[in-house]
This record gives sequence, C-alpha cells and structure tokens, in this order.
Amino acid sequence: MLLASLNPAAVAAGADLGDAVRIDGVSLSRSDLVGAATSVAERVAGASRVAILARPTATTVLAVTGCLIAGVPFVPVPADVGAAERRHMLTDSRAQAWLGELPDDTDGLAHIPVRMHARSWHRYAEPAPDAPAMIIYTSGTTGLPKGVVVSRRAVAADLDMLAQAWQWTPEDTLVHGLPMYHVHGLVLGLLGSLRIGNRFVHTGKPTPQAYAHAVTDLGGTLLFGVPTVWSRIVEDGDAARALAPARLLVSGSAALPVPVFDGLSALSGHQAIERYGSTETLITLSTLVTGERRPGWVGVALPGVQTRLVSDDGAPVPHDGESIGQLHVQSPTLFDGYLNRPDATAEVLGDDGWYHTGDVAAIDSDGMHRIVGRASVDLIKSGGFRIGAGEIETVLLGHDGVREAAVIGAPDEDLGQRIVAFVVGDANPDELIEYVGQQLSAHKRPREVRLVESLPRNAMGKVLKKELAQWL
Ligand code: MLC
Ligand code: AMP
Repeated sequence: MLLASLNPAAVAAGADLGDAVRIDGVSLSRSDLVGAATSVAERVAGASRVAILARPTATTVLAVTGCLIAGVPFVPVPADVGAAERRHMLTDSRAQAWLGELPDDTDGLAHIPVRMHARSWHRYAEPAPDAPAMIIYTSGTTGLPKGVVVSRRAVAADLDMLAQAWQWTPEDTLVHGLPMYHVHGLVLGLLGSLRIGNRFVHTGKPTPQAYAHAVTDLGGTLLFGVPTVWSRIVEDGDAARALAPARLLVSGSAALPVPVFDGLSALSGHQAIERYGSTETLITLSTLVTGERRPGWVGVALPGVQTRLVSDDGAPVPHDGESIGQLHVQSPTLFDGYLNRPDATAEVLGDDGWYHTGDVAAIDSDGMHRIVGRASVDLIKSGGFRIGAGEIETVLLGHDGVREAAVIGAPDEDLGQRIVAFVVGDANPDELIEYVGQQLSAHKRPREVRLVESLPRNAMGKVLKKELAQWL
C-alpha cells in the first residue's frame, strides 16, 4: 500500500493517537485523514485526471490523499501560478476538474470540493503499482514546462530507500515549510510521512523562526530545507542553535554551499545530510546517517540506484573523484516519460534505460558524488526552484515593449542563482517583472531587468550568455 500508515486496520488498531498532519493551523489525526480523504476519493473516483491548486493547506493534503486512495492521477499546480502557465498545465494534462481550492480563474473547469468534515470508511482496492500517481510540471531549457509522469511504484521505492538512508521512522516529526507542488515538499515531505507513519508539520513559510519553533515547541526531529532555507537559518544564528535537539537536518534541491554546511554544524551541532535528485528521477543520491557527510558532496547511490559519468563524446569517465562528466542515472524511481512528449523523453532517457540528468559531476572511488553544475546555462536554480530561461524569454518577447530578450541565472549568495533579464526595447523594467509574474509562477519573475542597446551574439546569431554574465 503506497500510503501504508493510512491502512484502515492500522488506524482502527490505535495508530491514531495525536495529530498526523499539522498544516495551516489545522490538525488532522490519522483517522481524520483516512475518513476525510476517502470521502474525497468517493467524489473524485472515475475521473481520469484532476488539478489541485497546491497551497499548503489541509484541503491540499486531503485532495492529494484522496486521489492516491482512488487511483486518480493529479496535477499539483503552483499556488502562485500565472495565467499562461496554468492554461498550459490544464490543456496539456487534460485535467477534468479542480479538486479542492479554486484559483482566481478556473479556465472553465468543473469544481470538485473537498469537505473537511465529511467522512467515508469505504475501502478502495490498492491501485496497480505501475499506475501514474501524479504529473508534476517542470521547466526545461526551452519551451513550456513538461509534465513528468511519476508512478506509484517510483514514489514507494524512493521513500523506502530514503527511510533506510535516514533511519526515518514513525517516531519522527517531519518539519518543512516548502511548496506542496514539487517533489521535495509534496513527495518527500507529505507522502513520505503518510508512508512511514510519522507526524508531519508544515510551517507555512520556511522561515528561520518557524523552523526553530517547530523543534523547540512541536518536537520536530527531521527537518527538510533547500539551501536558501539553511543559509537564512545560519544567518539568524539563534534559529540555528535552536535546532540542536532535532535528529537530522536534510538539504536538497540545489547545492548546499560549504560555508552553510559548516555554519549549521558550528551553531546547531548537526552535520546536514545532503541528497540529490530531480523531478524525473526522484531522490537517487544521499549521504547516510551511518556514513560520511562530506561538505560539498551529495552522497552515494541509494540501494537499487546506479550512476555513471560520460564524456561529451560518450566515453566512460573514471570515478577518481576529480574527472568530471555528464551524470547518468538508472533507478527504480525513474519517471514514465514526459506527458505527450515522446521526443523530449527520448532526448533524456536512453534506450538502455539510463536517464541523462543534465548535471555535470565527479564520483570518487568510494562512490561519493560531487555535483559540479548544470551542462546548460539555460536551466536556472533559484531558491531551489527549477526555471527555464527560454520560458521567461518567450513571455518577455510577448510584451509590446520588448524586441529582444535573454535571461540568465546570476550567482546569488541567498538564492544560489537569481534571475536576470537583459532586454532590448522600450518597456519599463518593473512593469516587465510584473508581467512575467502574471503569466508564469511568481518565483519565475526576474529579480532584475536590464535594458540594453543590443545583446552579444556569435556569428550564428546565438546570444552569448557567458558574456552577459560578465556584464553583471
Ligand atoms: C521575489 N519577490 C519579488 C520578486 N521575487 N518581488 C518582486 N520582484 C521579484 N522579482 C518577493 C517574494 O514574492 C517575496 O514576497 C519576497 O520578495 C522575498 O522573496 P524571496 O527572497 O524569494 O524569498 P521567499 O519568497 O521567502 O522565497 C525563498 C524560498 C523559496 C527559499 C522560501 O525560494 C522556496 O520556497 N524555495 C523552495 C523551492 C522548492 O521546494 N524546490 C523543490 C523542487 S523539487 P512575499 O510577500 O511573499 O514575502 C526538487 C527535487 C529535489 O528540486 O531534489 O528536491
Ligand atoms: P528539479 O527537477 O526541480 O527537482 O531539479 C533537479 C535539479 O536540481 C537537478 O538536476 C540538479 O541540477 C539540482 N539539484 C537537486 N539537488 C541537488 C543537490 N543536492 N546539489 C546540487 N544540485 C541539486
């Protein structure tokens, strides 16, 4: 059973003491969850696909859980999604209805409400492991976001591997304040807790104070964050010291800078666990509770995962800790392909079943991995969000005042990278930032728009982004 802790027999046998989920000021016991989510399942069963506006609320928790009980694949939609991105997700996924909360504009879709106090004790047969659990939209270097089809089998396999690596048990209280529409917050945070059977606390926002409070007053033991979250906690100092009683701090979604690892260690006494993965592969590498936690390195292959390094011309690269190559991964947690995009799937998933991550890495003789960076400058990681430069450029070019646009990820101490757009035209920079926010998710807004006379291009007319980075 994918959500093993929601097994009705276990709930009836008393696994129901205390709250299982605490989110947005609402606490749900395990029997609240089973009863209310099964009632959602009754309403949604038979739908082929639904969209969930995934704000961090109890409604989202019940909507997601209800879909997994009924075996209805869902599309988690970013809470701050813009018009163009939302329309694309709904059209591409052919979602039939909004389940739970509604966005300002429903795009004409039907609505299935989530009733917090409704209960059903109907027992659904467990859907087939190969059935899709969800479709998560994620950015590529160009074009519109692609729908990553994630199977129930992949989710279950990943959570079990992580439970082993992190000695994650029902005794833990898992805490995070991350978005509920990505792998990190949704799959690991919520679904992990519902599979393992631990208490889950969502802090609303991932602020240093909220994390400190969750440990000091709510008994948080297992804390998840992106590097920006850990860096802000270290900056705060007091918040970092307050994390000392926790069991494990886990960082992922982007590279954890060594000074942040060291700062956390000095202030909280914890050497953070680092783990690596993607929407397409789920989490495949991690340092282990029982193993070395080496700053700047993301760990070893989890059980069942294999990795290899390949040079640009396809030759194997030695695992000597220094030579770098393209990282390929094979794992029981791989996605089933991009929805409606066999072409894009074939570009990253070889016939031999290996996924080409697009990351450049080194592996040492003990199997420890270091992520050196992305192969493409057009995939940006800002605050742990994956953002395609091309997607933002396309939106900017749709504005009347823009003749040419080029977007880059500039190094940023807080966010890892920040989005900077270079624009040729006569638009107002603030207006352009706002315009992108209306069309795409708010986190895809450029932090800065620079108006320039012209863009540096090579003889083929391609924008020289490395040169743009130097202009900063
Ligand atoms: C941001 N703001 C802007 C702006 N950009 N305002 C105007 N113009 C812009 N261009 C606003 C924000 O809305 C916010 O306002 C305020 O400025 C501060 O923004 P911020 O510095 O970005 O902070 P914050 O909003 O707090 O975001 C930081 C963060 C966030 C770390 C909380 O980036 C985050 O939640 N990241 C997590 C991403 C994640 O979960 N990725 C996982 C992908 S799965 P206001 O009013 O809101 O305060 C994956 C797999 C794996 O990668 O390996 O895990
Ligand atoms: P996403 O699909 O949003 O999960 O983004 C996946 C990408 O995030 C990976 O391909 C990496 O580039 C990056 N990433 C995730 N975890 C780490 C990490 N621990 N260190 C460095 N990069 C990471």
